[in-house]
Amino acid sequence: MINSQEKKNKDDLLQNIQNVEENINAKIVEQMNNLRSLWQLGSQNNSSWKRFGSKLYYFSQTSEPWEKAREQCVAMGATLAMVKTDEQMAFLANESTSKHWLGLSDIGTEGTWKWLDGSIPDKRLWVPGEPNNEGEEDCGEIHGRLNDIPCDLLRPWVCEKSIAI
Ligand code: 2F8
Ligand code: CA
Repeated sequence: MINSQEKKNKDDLLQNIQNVEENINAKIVEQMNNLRSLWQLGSQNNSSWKRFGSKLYYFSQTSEPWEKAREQCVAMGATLAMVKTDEQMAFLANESTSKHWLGLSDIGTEGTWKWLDGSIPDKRLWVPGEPNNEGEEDCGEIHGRLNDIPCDLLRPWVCEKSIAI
């Protein structure tokens, strides 16, 4: 016969075990995804995925409007690339021989630019004088640095996915 305090202790213990199990499962899934990404990188001689730091970047060979490009990245288990540091900007500017879509827009609220994860782009990363919304420009590209252009223009794009290594 167990009293109510003992029952509570037992329930707490079971709950803790369940939490630990869930954390371990999440880590296993994360590491399997990392392995899949690294396999993808290593097994294709002509892979368009390139590693910089803890991210892999895919440079498309075709051009699409921004929304289609965003969907293409999602279909690859990735997202349109987001640039958070000078180092990432330098890497992408060097790798992208032409202008590419990034995961940046002010579609939600005109004039409020956000990366797809909701964060605000660092002002220093824009081309001087941008964003200027010339005509109507709601989507972001990399053109050396950041520039806003109309979302329906066709551009190649850059996807990114994170790897925990
Ligand atoms: O001068 C900057 C300006 O250059 C172009 O417009 C003429 C860009 N548009 C396209 O590339 C489509 C603008 O976004 C840019 O602000
Ligand atoms: Ca512009």
